[in-house]
Amino acid sequence: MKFNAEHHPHRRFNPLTGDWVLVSPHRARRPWQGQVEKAPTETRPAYDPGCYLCPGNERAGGISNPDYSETFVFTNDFQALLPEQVEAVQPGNPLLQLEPVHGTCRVICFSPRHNLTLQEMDPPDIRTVIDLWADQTRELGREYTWVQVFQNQGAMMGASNPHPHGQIWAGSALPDVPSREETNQRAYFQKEGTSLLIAYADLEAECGERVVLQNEDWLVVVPFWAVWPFETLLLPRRPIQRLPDVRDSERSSLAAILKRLLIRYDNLFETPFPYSMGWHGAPFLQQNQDHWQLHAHFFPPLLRSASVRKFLVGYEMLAEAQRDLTPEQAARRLQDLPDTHYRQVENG
Ligand code: H2U
Ligand code: ZN
Repeated sequence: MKFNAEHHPHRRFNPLTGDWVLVSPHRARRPWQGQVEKAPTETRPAYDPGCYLCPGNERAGGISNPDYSETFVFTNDFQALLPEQVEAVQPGNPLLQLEPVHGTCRVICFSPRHNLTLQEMDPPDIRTVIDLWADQTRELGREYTWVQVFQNQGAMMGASNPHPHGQIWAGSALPDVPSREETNQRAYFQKEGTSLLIAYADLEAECGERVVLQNEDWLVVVPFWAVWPFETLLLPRRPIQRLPDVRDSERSSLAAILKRLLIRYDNLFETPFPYSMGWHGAPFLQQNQDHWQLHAHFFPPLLRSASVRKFLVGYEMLAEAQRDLTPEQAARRLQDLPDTHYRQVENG
């Protein structure tokens, strides 16, 4: 029998992380009697007196937010990393390794408006968030090796509050995922003389099959090796190492493509689409970082509707990641969606 990627189980390789993913396209038809998520339906006020992120309100730690009018950054009241540096622990048994790590965690409010999502904000206001991501990265990169800008959107992805916000964790150690991306991008650059993600963006732009959106500066694809059903990768079209290096006009075109992507996500199941997203720019290491290409990952859990999500459990925990529909099928679904938000259509 001749191999057909839309029918036959196969494995795909992620050259960024070195992981494999099992693709089982024939499984998408199986019946589902497991967990069904409730779609969030509530309408929210522009200001919520009980929200710890709204302007003027008191947070859990007792500090009050200023009456901010654009974006607002504060140090997380429950930091996972702390700035204090402690003496390195002497290595004991190699089976029991540990190392101290110091850092800081910040929360960034995207807007004073409690009831907006990023995609509902006007492009200039999204651009303000991009500027903040870049400024924070530059500032924290002076002190820390890795600056992770990310956002958990929706309760399904663990967001603790519907107010539009994201987080930044910066630390002295290079964490696992970026560490593998560092190794693999460096090795590819040394071998091929060109950046892995520049070569990949060129290849995807030419083929088009997995391209969801593109403009003059940016490309959004469902990567060939996607794990989450509608996972996407956002890539610049020219070499850019880090968010602070994104030029003025590129920041505006980034705001535009971000808005379009997130609107399409919402339109897919006509629901506020949950996801975790984050930026990977070059680590702040001494070595040359020419091999590193800035990119953003979007990991949304929904699989078949607003209420049926993909679980990464048994086989994924014990063997390797697995997906049901092919990345090409996912890309086609996202390609076919309108750029106008379903709620805007509903409201005329
Ligand atoms: P998530 O919604 O992605 O969990 O981010 C919210 C963060 O806000 C979370 O890390 C912090 C939590 O620690 N937080 C404060 O710093 N102050 C508060 O008053 C409540 C929540
Ligand atoms: Zn709020």
